[in-house]
Amino acid sequence: MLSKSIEKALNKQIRIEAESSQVYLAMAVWAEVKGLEGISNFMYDQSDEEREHMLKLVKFVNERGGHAHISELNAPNVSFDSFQKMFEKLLEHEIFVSQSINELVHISLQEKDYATHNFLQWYVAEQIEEEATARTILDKINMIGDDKGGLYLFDRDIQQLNVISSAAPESPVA
Ligand code: OFO
Repeated sequence: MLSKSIEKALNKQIRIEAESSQVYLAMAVWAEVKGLEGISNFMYDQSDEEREHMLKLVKFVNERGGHAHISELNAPNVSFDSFQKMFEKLLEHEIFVSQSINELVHISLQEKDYATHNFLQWYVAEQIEEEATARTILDKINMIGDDKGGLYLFDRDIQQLNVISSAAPESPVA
């Protein structure tokens, strides 16, 4: 059974994951309109993943006797000055999510809720991976700068990254 404070903290995270999904959906749409299909597909996939993260939390809260809260969401940014700026936002956002997960882990330990603590380990690992991917992409984009040809090649490159990440083994937490 979840304590009220853990339930509240998990519900806050549900909202953050739902907002993350919207953040990446908006990036996907922007990239698609700009004609960069690879980047757009990458963002659509990211958006789907975030929705999965949200759903895992929803199920966990309900299974543990809580009530998952489906709330209103903040509107995401829908346009960006450049692809570089967009990927900077992506990394910033993932760092913010990691901090939020860390805070949740901290609360679960304080409350001696080891089931929640155990459940959150998947998110800890996922955030390490997502931050690393965002950093790798940003390093590449920073090298390319404003070079259109470079961006065109990168758009093809990122599709490979998609294939690799979607081939990664699924988590044991369903
Ligand atoms: Fe990338 O945020 Fe979910 O966990």
